[in-house]
This record gives sequence, C-alpha cells and structure tokens, in this order.
Amino acid sequence: MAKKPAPPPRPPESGFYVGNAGELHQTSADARESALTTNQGAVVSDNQNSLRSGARGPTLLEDFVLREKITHFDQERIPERVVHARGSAAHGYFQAYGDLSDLSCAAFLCDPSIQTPVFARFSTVVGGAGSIDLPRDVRGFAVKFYTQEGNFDLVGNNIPVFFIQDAIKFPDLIHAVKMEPDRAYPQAATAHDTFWDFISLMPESWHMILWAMSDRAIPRSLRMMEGFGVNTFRFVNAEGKSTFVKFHWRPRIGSVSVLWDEAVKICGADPDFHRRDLFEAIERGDFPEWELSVQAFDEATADTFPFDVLDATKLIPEEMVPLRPIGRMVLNRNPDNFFAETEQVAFHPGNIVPGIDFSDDPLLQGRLFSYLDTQLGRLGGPNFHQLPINKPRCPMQNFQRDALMQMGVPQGRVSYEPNSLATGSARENPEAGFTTYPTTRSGAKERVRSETFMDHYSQARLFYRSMTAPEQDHIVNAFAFELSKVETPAVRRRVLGHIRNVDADLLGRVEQAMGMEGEADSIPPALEPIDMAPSPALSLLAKARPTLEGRKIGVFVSDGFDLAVLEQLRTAAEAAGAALEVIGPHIGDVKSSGKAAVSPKHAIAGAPSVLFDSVVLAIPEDGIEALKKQAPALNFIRDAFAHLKIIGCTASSMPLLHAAGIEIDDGVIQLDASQGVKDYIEAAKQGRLWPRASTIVA
Ligand code: HDE
Repeated sequence: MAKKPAPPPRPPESGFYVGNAGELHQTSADARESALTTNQGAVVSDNQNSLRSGARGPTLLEDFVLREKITHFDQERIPERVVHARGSAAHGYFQAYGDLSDLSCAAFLCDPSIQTPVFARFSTVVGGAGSIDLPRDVRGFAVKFYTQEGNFDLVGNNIPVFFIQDAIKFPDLIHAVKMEPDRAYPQAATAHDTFWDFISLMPESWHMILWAMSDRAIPRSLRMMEGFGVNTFRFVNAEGKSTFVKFHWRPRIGSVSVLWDEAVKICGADPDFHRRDLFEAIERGDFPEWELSVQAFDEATADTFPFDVLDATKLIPEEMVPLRPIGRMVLNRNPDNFFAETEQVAFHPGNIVPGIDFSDDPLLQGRLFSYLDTQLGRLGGPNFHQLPINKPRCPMQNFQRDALMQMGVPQGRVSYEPNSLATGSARENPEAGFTTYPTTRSGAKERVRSETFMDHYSQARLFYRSMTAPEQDHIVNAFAFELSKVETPAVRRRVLGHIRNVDADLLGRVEQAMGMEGEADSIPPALEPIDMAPSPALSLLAKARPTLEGRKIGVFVSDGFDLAVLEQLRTAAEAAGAALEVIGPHIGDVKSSGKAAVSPKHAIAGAPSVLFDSVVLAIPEDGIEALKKQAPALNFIRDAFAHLKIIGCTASSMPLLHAAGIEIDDGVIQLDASQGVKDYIEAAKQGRLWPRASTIVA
C-alpha cells in the first residue's frame, strides 16, 4: 500500500508536553490498526485542537470530531442505582464441594468438577455512587453465577435480616434513610431525623436496627464480610421435592469490623478504603474467598419455629438449623473497566435456574418485580442482557426482537413460535425447562399482614444478648451517637421506647449515654417478646480466630532505621498472610542505618494508623526529636493506641510513644527484644487488645 505523506510538523504553539510518555501521534498509514478514530471509524488527525477559522478565530460547527467527542462525553453518566449506588466488584469462580442432588438439581451445585464463573458486587445502600465506603450501613453482597443452565443471581446483604416485612414499604424506608429532600444532607448517614422518625414508627424494623447499630455495619473489608440471601428460598431436587433454604457466605479469613472512631477517620483519610482494599488484594494475588452454606429445612420443621420463615425480619439461629457448607467462591480478577462491568451489571433475584425457586416471602415477591423494572430505566431498555457483563455464558436464543440498543443481528424471516418455516429454531422443552414448584397456597384477596409476623422484638433481644461485652458497648455508643444527631426530642423518646421493648439493660445504658434517663416513651408491643436462648454464632468476636491473613501492617520508619528489623518483619508478616507497607516521613526514599534506600508506600501525613490493622514504629534515636513536633506522627500513635491496636516498637522509638502520652501495656511489643518480631506477630494476630478499652474509649 502506498504510504501517505507524513503530516506536517506540529507547530510549536500547540503547547502540549509529551514528556517521556511516548509518541503522541502516528506518522504512517501502516498504523491504521491502532489509529485513534471517531466512532464512525474515521482516523483522527489531531486530537489536541478543534477546527477553527484561523489560529485565533471561532470554532466551526462542522467539526464532527469535536462534536462527537463532546456529545459522547456529555452522555457518559447513566442514572446511578437508586439504592446500592456505590459498589465495588470482582470476577471469580464458584465450585461446589460435592453432590447436592439430595436437595437441588441445579447442575452447578451438584458437580464439584465445574468451576462456575461469577461476578460479585459489594455495595453500600444509603449513599450515592461517589460517597464514602464506611458509613454506618448495610452492605449489598450480590453474586451473579454464570451457570451452564443460565444466570443465577444471589442478591444478598451482609446482614441476614431486613428492615421491613412487605415490599410496599421499601420506597418509604429508602426515602427516610437517604439525604433529606429539602436540604440534600446528610449524604450516606443514618444519623438524622427522617430515618429515626420512620424507624420509630415501624416496630418491625427493630431487629435489623440492632444489627445496623452493631459492628456489622462498619466492616473492616469487603473481603471480611459475611453474606446472606436474607429471604427464604427453595431448593428443588430431581424428584420435585422442595426444601426451604437460607443462604450464608462466610469469608475464609474471618469477619472483622472497624471501630466507629476509625470509620469516621477512614472516611476522611481514604473514602475509597474498601474499594482500594479489594482491588489491591486481588492485584497482589491475595484472593478473597467465601464458603457458601445453606440452612436447609422442610415446611414441617418451619412450622415448629416461634417465628415465620417468610418474614425477612427474622433469622433462623444456627443453633436451631446448622449450616451445611456446599461450595466456595474465589474472587481472582479485577474488572477491566469499572463502568462496563461494575456499573452496568444488572442483578435480579428473579434470575434463577432449575433446582432453585422462590418462597412466598412478601419482601421477596416485591423484589421479583423491582429489579427488572429498575434495570429498564437505568440501562435504557430491555436489551441490557446483551451487555457482556450480563450475558449468560450458556447458549441463549428466543424470539424477542428489536428495542433500544439491539446489538444482535437476528437472521431469517421467522420471529415467532410455534413456526414451521424455520426448522431447528428455538423450541420450549418441558423436560429440561424451568418448572415452578407447584405450591398450593391460596386465600382471600386482601391487604393483610400475617399474625405470624407480629413479634417485633424477640430477635432484636436475642441479637443484643448474643453479643460479647465490647460488641454490646459498641451498640450502646452507636445508639447514643445516632440519636444525638436527631434534632426532634419526640423522635428520640419514641426510639428509646422501642429500645425498652428490646432490653431493659440496653435502654438504661443508652439513656444514660444520652443524658435522657427516664424519658423513654411507653410503646406497647403488638406481641410480648419472648426470651430466646442466646446464639453465639451471631457474635463476630465470639467466633474470631487469631490470624493476620489479609490484614495490613504499617511500619513507620525514618532515616537511619534498622533494615534488618524491617526485613524480619516483612518475612514474618508475609508468612502470616499479611501485607506490610512502609510509611516514611515523606514519599521520597528513606535511608537505613547502612544507607540502603527504601521507597515508602506512604508519607506519614497521608497514612494515619486507621488505614492499618496493626502498626510498627521503627524510628532511630536521632529521628525522634523532629517527629515529636509533628501532629501526623503523634496522631498516628495516639489513634493506634486508642483503637486498641497492637503496636510493635523498636527500643529507640519508645520516646515517641511517651511523647504521644501512651502508657505501655500488653499491646505494645518491643521488637528488638529476643523473639520480639515473633511475639509481635503473635500478638497482632489477636486483632485488638480489648482489655485496653477499660482505660480508653475511642
Ligand atoms: Fe434490593 N434493590 N430491594 N434488596 N438490592 C436494588 O436494583 C428492592 C432488598 C440488594 O450490586 C435495586 O439494580 C426492593 C433486600 C442488593 O447491583 C432495586 C426491596 C436485599 C442490591 C432494589 C429490596 C436487597 C439491590 C436498585 C424490598 C438483601 C444491589 C438497583 C422488597 C437480600 C445489587 C438495582 C447490585 C438493588 C429493590 C430489598 C439486596 C431498586 C423493592 C432485602 C445487594 O431494584
């Protein structure tokens, strides 16, 4: 092919700087394959300057390159999700442990040799797409399984119950919790009048409220969250036998939460804390992993429970129906493009495959309408299933045609069924096709709530009483914090009235923390709550096991630090499954005592200790005086201590601890003592030093 003449040299007044970023423009027609083009395929000759009449003259309307580029940009945003707008996601796979055919005929659950691709999206509920990662909030935990029999979406949360019993209350709940419509604040926060006003008038929400005030609502990492299907589903086996199931996800590295004071500070230091954590863990090959279990029970067993399994404000204590592990999910690949995948993924609890079916839970029944409806508006029409992230990975064909953004080019003259003109075209299949489980329930058509849904407080009480002492303290503090932000005293008093129905001890503590002793309203419960046996499985702390897997250690060094200690620490931390990050007084290289240069990942001013699970101070003697005068360094230490963290410390760094006003305790481990690094790692595996909470309240 004849070569096009090279473009004229760019005039110096273009004014751009390429630096060492490589060639800015191509010079030969051979480069057509990688040439920058318009959406119509025309190669763009100049992506820096719009077409104008003379170097200083007006821009011309005929500049189709400019207009196409700007028009596309103007339309870049699509409506964000009305709830769960802020999310982070990853690809991976699910693999069954064995044969589940006694319960379900779903192929992906019955064959352990099948690796089913998945896409999991975690989200907050209350804030917008650009809001913070650590508000007090329930987290979405949605997984799309691209099974060989079609897509199955398990669209759950990190809390096993929900605020309301009937879908018709969902818009009210969400309007109440979101920013108030006249003032447009607070963004991503439950601590305001409209939320608590609504809650104070909705006794059914009280079990969920206890969870929302607990540590579950401020997880340390998306990788460390439990997940739940919340609604009761059915498994159906090949013989047509139905079993009710509740879905549970358990993270392999344990479930951990941050403290409220940490959450508040993390939101300032790194609003993308969870998103970054998930992305970076996957990039470094530390793949998040969850075990999927079910609680399986038949209808007769369900009838013996003192609550209704169709009521999504109730859980089934594991002590009553144990978890049966059925497989595991590993997330091992970050999305290539946030918008194309994380933003455009369309979950729908109605996406099920043979072997899985719905229950009559009225919340679930409403959800089955809502998700498809919301996708139509958000993704602009009924062809969103053709987007790569939503496409099933098994063969898919039918006679649905046309509509906005049709990306396929269907062939032939037939677009209906039955037909005799297109032999071999798609046909229904009564044997392999999805058949709905034939329930027989029927009744009068009426707007009514079942009597079996009327107990609103017993499980809230069960939850509170199943917590360890620190977890109970956090619930008390959370109530006091939230209600102190409520401006209307009558709402506060009404909320206290519900707390009375949950637990008298809790009421006393919250009233005292708020300075509102004796002010609780009297709210007669619809049904007198019962005392259930505590369920230790509900407590995160009670089931925590010592580990540093997936955790992050921040090591603060300055010039002249001991490289041997850093290397020992790194080896020990990595062997324990933790990531170690070096923090310097600045971002430029820091020199060890032997003059080895180390590049810190962070400068101290941008790396408060809230970003780490545990911290280490490795400051040489002559570095102390300067740091004693620096607030970021002192706050780094004070916060680590107040947040009950294990602090590793070289002997030379001790004066800095003293300068920060720290009283040495069992959670401060001297590293250069014999076995120091080993002792530090063992201590750090415990997470926090809870007894320290008696001397300092964060
Ligand atoms: Fe959702 N929910 N929801 N929800 N939900 C949505 O669908 C809805 C509920 C959950 O990462 C929306 O695509 C109703 C419970 C997750 O994309 C919308 C009701 C649970 C996600 C919707 C509920 C969830 C959503 C908004 C009351 C836990 C994010 C955007 C009956 C089991 C999925 C969208 C993602 C998203 C409706 C209650 C989980 C509006 C009507 C209970 C994880 O369709």
